[in-house]
Amino acid sequence: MTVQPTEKQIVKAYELARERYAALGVDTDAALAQLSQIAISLHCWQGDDVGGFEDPDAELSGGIAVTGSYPGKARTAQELRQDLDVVYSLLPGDHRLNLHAIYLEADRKIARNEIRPEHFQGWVDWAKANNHGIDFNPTLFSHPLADDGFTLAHPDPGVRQFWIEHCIASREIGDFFGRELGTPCVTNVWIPDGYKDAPADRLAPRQRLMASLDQIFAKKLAHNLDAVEAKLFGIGSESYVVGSHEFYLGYAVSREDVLLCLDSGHFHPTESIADKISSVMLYVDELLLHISRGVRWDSDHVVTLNDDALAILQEVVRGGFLDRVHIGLDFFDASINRMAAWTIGARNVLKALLIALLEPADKLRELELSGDYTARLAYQEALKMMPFGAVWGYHCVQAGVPAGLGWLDVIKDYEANVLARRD
Ligand code: RNT
Ligand code: ZN
Repeated sequence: MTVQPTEKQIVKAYELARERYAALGVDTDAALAQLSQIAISLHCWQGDDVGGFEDPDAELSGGIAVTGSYPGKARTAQELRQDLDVVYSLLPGDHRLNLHAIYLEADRKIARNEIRPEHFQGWVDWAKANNHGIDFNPTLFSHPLADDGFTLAHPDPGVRQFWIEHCIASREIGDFFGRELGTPCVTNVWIPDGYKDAPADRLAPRQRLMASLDQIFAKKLAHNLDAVEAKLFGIGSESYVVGSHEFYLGYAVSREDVLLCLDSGHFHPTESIADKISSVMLYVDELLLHISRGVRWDSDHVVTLNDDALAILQEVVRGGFLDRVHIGLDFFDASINRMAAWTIGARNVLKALLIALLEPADKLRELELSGDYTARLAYQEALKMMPFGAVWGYHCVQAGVPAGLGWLDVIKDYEANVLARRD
């Protein structure tokens, strides 16, 4: 068992912290009230290494990879939901679930272009009972018709058509989630299309992708929001990716009602999406974030509370974008307990949001505008020593979830009693 602070200690620490922040002009109670309203979307695929339930022998493809063989991964939708229930119980607030199409439930194998809302009824019932919104993704990988590395930009019109139908079916399922749950579903299209080596023609695949997307998004749906996700490279598409940042930025800006998705692992390793947010928000109505942590490449490590994560959430808060930005997670680590991976990553995103909400934003702007960059830097560094941990602890206690490492005891317990029996 881990050593826990008592509730009395947490409340006392919070009272002191509240005074310290008040002296800076920051209202901690208001920050916590705001934080309580933010739902982040947990990605279902951390729970089973992006396997899904379409086919028990499916192999992950599309230039993404999961490493590790930690025991106890979820083998059925029921197991995945049971694991998720535990994870949600360790997070302050009500949060969403981000599903992929391969997480359908059916008693026979359903072709990707024939998936229907009924195959996701189990998820909807569960989401209703537990107050989760759902987001969705068509799955354009781990499939024979994606094996040559092309889907919506495929030169063969028949293959393209298959994937267009899959995406249209997925949007209808997104609309079903949105309608049933009373909160719009963000359906995000990511495709792996690209070339390992230098292409002879960079233009034609992009023209094909553009035409496919226009067909997919032709019908307006009241409860579904569409998003498109760019990337720089994947395994096997090192030299050229059809859906690059410029491609999708242009697409989202030029089409009505298409959200842009920025994944923090999808750029050059030293390039941060934090700096992109204030630019793209001038041109697109809404943004989807896939918060991930790349280590040397798009490795999809668990999000830690590092400068990158902080900078991203600071930009969302500073810009006043909380109601136009959908915050999702996207990492998959099979080398540690998968539920701990979710919990650590999700709690870190919430902590980063809290730190951002506790900023004396007006003060920092005032220093900047007056040209006092010395004081700006001094303040920024001083803020790193502020007692935000005490505010977080109080927030957790208020929400009835473990403040410190108590969540780890819950997961270790579950591992011993449930996960250990799975293999
Ligand atoms: C892949 C993209 C994409 C996937 C999920 C599983 O590089 O980040 O979002 O991680 O669709
Ligand atoms: Zn992503």
